[in-house]
Amino acid sequence: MEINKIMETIKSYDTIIIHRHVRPDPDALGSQGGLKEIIKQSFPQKQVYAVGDEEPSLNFLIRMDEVEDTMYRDALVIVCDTANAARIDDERYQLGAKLIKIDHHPNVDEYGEIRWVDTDASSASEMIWEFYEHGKDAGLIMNDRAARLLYAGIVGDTGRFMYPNTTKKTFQYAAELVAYDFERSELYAELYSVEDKISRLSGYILQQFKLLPSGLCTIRLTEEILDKFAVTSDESAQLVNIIRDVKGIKAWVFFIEEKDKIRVRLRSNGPVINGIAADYNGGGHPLASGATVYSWDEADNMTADLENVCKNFEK
Ligand SMILES: [Mn+2]
Repeated sequence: MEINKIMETIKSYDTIIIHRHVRPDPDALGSQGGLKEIIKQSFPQKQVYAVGDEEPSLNFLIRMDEVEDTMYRDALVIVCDTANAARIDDERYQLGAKLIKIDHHPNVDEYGEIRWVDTDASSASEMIWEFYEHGKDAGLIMNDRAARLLYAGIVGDTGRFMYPNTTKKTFQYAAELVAYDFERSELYAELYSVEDKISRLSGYILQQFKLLPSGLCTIRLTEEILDKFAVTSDESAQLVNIIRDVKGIKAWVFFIEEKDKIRVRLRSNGPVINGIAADYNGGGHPLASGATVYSWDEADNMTADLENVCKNFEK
């Protein structure tokens, strides 16, 4: 089993460097930081690092470590929550002695010598809890900081236990996690408080979205609009779910204009949309994907393709 191999491999390395995907979300940081804490707690003599660009809005979860290139020699590199190698934050993941992938996205890019991919897991953080449970008799130790990080990751990727990726297992693990000592209400406040400019942009989105007869909903955020609200493309990502509950909506797409491209965020309440994301320079989960187009004409083509998927979708 991969999970045993990962345990054995971790034991055999003195230096372990943990990566995750670019533009990290709570699950990327939660799984990365949770795993780091567990390894540090369980094997105090090992050097364990979490690397990647800081995400200022999530600094309350974890801060990143500085690692010299030379430290990768003889190091084990573990990448969490990242489907394809191109999305790994910090290309130096290639410099390590061995590479492990731990992820819950479809295994489209089989990077790494050891791969543990569980698409039934709600989140990579859920998998890290499972890793701990599996290894606790063999010496793995959980602590409050790890529990807080893993809980944040699970909450993030399940939309507070609401999305269909939430399973009985997810609730069981969450129940175990809340037994540790961390302030849950504080964590929720940090995760979900919004700046006033974001609230104002959400007002714009709720006024402007188009619900097409197919059940596809489209939103266009031009650079002009983003400038008007003083919101960046990245920041606008936190609003992607605000139209989820519109009656009759099957899937929805945000086209977000950036300098040299249009970023596409796709979500669905049923129709499988990651195939279309793959047709447009992207990919992801069946019901949550991202893509990139390079003109509004291309955006229109993608809209037409998505409409077809929605029209053909039967409950
Ligand atoms: Mn995830």
